[in-house]
Formats: sequence, C-alpha cells, structure tokens
Amino acid sequence: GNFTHAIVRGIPASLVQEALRSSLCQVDLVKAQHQLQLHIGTLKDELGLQVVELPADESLPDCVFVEDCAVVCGDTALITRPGAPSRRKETKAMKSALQELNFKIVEMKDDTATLDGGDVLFTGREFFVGLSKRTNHRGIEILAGAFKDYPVSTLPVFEGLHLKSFCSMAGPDLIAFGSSEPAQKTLKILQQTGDHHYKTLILPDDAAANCVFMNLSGKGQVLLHCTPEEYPNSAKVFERLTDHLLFPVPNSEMSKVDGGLSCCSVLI
Ligand code: CIR
Repeated sequence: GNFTHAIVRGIPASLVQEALRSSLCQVDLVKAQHQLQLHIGTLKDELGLQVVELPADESLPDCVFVEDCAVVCGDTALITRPGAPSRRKETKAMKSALQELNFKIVEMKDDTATLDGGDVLFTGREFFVGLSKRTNHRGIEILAGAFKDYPVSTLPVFEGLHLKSFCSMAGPDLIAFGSSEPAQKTLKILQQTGDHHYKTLILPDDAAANCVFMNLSGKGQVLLHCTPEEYPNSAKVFERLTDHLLFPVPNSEMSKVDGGLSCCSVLI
C-alpha cells in the first residue's frame, strides 16, 4: 500500500525475561533497542514516514510487537483481541493512537474471538488469515465483517507462531514464502484458495520471508528485508530484486522471541 505513517512502540526491559517465546535464546536488550532504532530510523529518515512512537509499558513484555494489535485497511482500524491473554492490554494504546489519526475503529469485543495481526496477510486484493495458535475462526469472522469490501480466506498454519512467521508481501501481487515443508503446504493452499494467482518469491529461510513492502509516492517500491549477517542465502534472493529500493534491517534480537520484521510497526 501507499503509506504515510507508522505506529511503533518501545521495548520494555521486561521483554528479556517475560516475553512469550518458543526458544531459550537470551535477548540482548541494548542490542534489541539499537536494532529497533535502526528500523525506526529507516522508516523516518530514509522513507520519510511520520512515525508515532508509543512508550514501552513494563507490565506488557511483548508490547513492541504492535502489528498484532491492529489491522488497518482503508479508513477502518480493527483493534484485535490478541490470542495470548498476557497481551490483551496492549491494544489500549494502539486504539488511542488510531483514534487520534481519525480511523474508524472496530473493536473485537467478543470474548470467544482471538486474532493477532501477525496472522493477517493483505495482498491489496484480498485477505488471507492464518488459523493458528493465536487466531481462531470467530476472530477471522469478525475481521471479515470489518472489511466487507474484500474477500477473506482462512489458511492453516501448520508450524510456527503466525501465518506471517513464514510469508509476507514482497511486491505488487508478489508473495514471499519460506521454503520449509509446512510453509510450502500453506502456500499451495493459498494458491488454490485465492481470487488471484500470485507470483512468489521463495526464501531459503522461513523467518526471512517476513519482510516489509511499501509502494511509496516519490520512492517507488520499497522493501525492508533480512540482513546478510542473519540470513546470507535469503539476503541474496532479495538482492536480486532490481525493481525495489532495498533496506536490510537487523532483527536478530526480536527473532529470539518469535518477532519478525513486520511485527514492529503498523503501517498506515
Ligand atoms: C509473542 O509470542 O506474542 C511475541 N513474543 C512475538 C510476537 C510476534 N508478532 C509478530 O510477528 N506479528
């Protein structure tokens, strides 16, 4: 999409001990903060986006992962009900920020519904939503009701946290996908389900398939993607994209707590 703003949030020190995670890797807080600053710097200084920086909240260890709290499309912002109970209060600051930016707010209030933004892939034509550890059918139903102009299809997430833990948009009608067997299984279903046949960019590393694409007026096609230090083979695939302005952004610390590149911002 054609974005002008990004909403981000600081990293609380509590992330190190208390953030939800599937691995035992120790996060380096100072390095994580530095990496987030580089990411925000790219959005602001290189891309000229207006960045709204919400303050970290020590009582919400995962609050930096703002993508999970809202799905924004057109003039509507859906405030989610995150699948992890420890993350539910993160939505409050996001709701206020989006209200201030004049979005029409829809809140997922049903206490049987769950949905994380990390499960929501918007292609510009339609939504694909992952049925995952964090997102359930009722959550997807509410999303479909909030964005009636677009078809919504459900995709199974066989492994990993979210749908976008192994895929994301990488260009117009171009979807980046990881090459693991579970990722490829989801891709096959996507191609059979969708309203359109999408081109794919296959990355050797699932995590690297979570990149951030923007079509910016004045800049053209912009892609934030993994660094060669973290994923040398996947970085090479991105470096071959000649139509894009490429920005490698480090993400090693967030990835230790299952955060992809896209999770640290809500682009609007
Ligand atoms: C969690 O488990 O909820 C966080 N530690 C990571 C969330 C990452 N979210 C995302 O990539 N959209």
